[in-house]
Amino acid sequence: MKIPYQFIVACFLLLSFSASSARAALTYGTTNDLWDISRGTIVVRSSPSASQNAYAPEDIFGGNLRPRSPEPGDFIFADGFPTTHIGFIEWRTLAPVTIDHYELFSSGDGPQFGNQRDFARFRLLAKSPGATDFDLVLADVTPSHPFTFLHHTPSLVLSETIPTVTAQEFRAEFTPYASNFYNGVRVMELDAFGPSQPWSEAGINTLVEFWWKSTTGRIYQPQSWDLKANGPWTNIGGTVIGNGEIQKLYDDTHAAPGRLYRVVDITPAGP
Ligand SMILES: [Ca+2]
Ligand SMILES: [Ca+2]
Repeated sequence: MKIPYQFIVACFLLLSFSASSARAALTYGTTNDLWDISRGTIVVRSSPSASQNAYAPEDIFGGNLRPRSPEPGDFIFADGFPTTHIGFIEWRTLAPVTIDHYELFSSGDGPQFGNQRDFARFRLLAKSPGATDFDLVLADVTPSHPFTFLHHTPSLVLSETIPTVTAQEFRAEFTPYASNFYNGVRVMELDAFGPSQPWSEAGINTLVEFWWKSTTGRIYQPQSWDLKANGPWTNIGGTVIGNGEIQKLYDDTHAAPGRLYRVVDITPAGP
């Protein structure tokens, strides 16, 4: 592409939402769901956590138990177990709850770390009324790796409608995906919702606002470049005709967590 005039306006933005900073900045899931500790749920027992049991399993259910949890709001299962190992959490609600949907927020460390902290398999179980064992299998999922997030920013991995069930005791099982040492599964939140209860298909995401001072009569084409895709610059929307004022454009960030921006002057050369 030949561009008669090209200037790269000073609106280069490198959006680098590393996994750790994004986690620290956000609250995952909701506290309005039926499993949240704010509604009286208690964790009955769980597998050990990473870092000498430094993580609190209550953080899976809306807690934010700093300073106990090294990563606020997260739980990480103990490291170094074989991939056949099942890490589990068992919890009990204040009273029986009727659920038909769950959402699981989880994040591994990405392909550069062998997708460590991903889970290979997730099972969700419940006790039917009067049962002594977890006799109901509500979900049994083996996701792809790295996870394909339904919502990238909050690390929403699973959002599934299940047959309606009423129960008071539940169990979640996670098997590690990676075979290296740091393979303990990271879980941010596990939420449950009942029939007609809205689940979190809404939320808050950050936007990029980028701007430049335009010159009257000049024609501009805003473009972006994804770090991860490493392909060509691509146009964002159509051209913008300058009017001497500040021009602004907005782009979301959760679809592409690393992006550069530029504005190219594509005004045709004069006669
Ligand atoms: Ca919750
Ligand atoms: Ca949490």
